[in-house]
Amino acid sequence: MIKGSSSWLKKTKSIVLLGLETAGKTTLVNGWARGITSRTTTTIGLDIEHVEVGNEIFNLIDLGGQEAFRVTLWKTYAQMAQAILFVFDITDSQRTKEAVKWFWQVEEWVQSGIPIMFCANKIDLKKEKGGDKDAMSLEEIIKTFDLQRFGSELEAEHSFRIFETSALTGENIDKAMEWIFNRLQKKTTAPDVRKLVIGDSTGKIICDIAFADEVELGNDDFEIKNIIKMNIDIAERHDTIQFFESADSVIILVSRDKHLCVVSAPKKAEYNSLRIVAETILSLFLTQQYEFTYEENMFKELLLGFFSKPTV
Ligand SMILES: Nc1nc2c(ncn2[C@@H]2O[C@H](COP(=O)(O)OP(=O)(O)O)[C@@H](O)[C@H]2O)c(=O)[nH]1
Ligand SMILES: [Mg+2]
Repeated sequence: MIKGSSSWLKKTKSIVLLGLETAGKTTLVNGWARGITSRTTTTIGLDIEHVEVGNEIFNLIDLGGQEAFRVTLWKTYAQMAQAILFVFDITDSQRTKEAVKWFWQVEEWVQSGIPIMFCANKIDLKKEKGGDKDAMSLEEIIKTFDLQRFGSELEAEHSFRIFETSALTGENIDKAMEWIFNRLQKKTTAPDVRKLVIGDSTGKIICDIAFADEVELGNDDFEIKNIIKMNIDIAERHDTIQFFESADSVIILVSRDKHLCVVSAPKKAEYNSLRIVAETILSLFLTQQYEFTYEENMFKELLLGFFSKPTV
């Protein structure tokens, strides 16, 4: 089942909420959007929720667990994010260590320049607010998570801010969301992809899609097939990312788990966005393979919907 899941890919702006299970991500988004959300799908599986509010897409990801392909997908989301919102339950002393570990893992994945917001959530449970829980103070959180780094060596890398919130009562949620929206970069991330081919390390072509007509494609098909042929040995042994340039195109090869994804675009395409596209599509493909939900025509339809130029 992939129907409906194209909308998250299509969006140019994506806010990714990450945190351990029960940190309060779903409550936060629901409460903030106050009924204007439309929960599209969770169809790519893996407990990732997609919530659409106006023109923004919120991807809610429960961190934890270690299956390699899950982590790969989280990484992809983090790399596509225009803003990161990390939600932490200040009363969850048992899993603080785990949360710290994931927080810094996410920071490593995120592209530089992307704002990161830390929600110290569930402040309504603090004793001074009438709650009955042992909760971490702001100072303790900053110290435990080593958040001072954002004021020193990471200062140029990300705008960072910590908010003490209650997703339940709504305290500080508007302020926090205002901060993140004010920092959203207004840029388009989708490059002009011309052709995409997915193959495996036996040389078998599994998926082959052209997003442009023959004239525009030029030699892309020939070049891509060649690149695959030359790299099946490497893909068999380890994961790789490679970059090629031909007379009028740039081509990116990404291989993972004995599969290769090769994407071509016009020469002016931005390398980094093209790489992210290739990685995202390969992640999506592999996830569907593992879950036995891959179906060639639906996969093609999904990607065609995303990359094809509107017909005039
Ligand atoms: N007291 C309190 N409970 C909260 C808060 N945010 C979430 N919760 C509760 O924590 C539980 C998990 O919340 P949920 O949003 O599903 O967490 P998620 O797994 O991160 O999406 C639910 O019972 C929520 O009602 C908060 O700020 N204060
Ligand atoms: Mg949730």
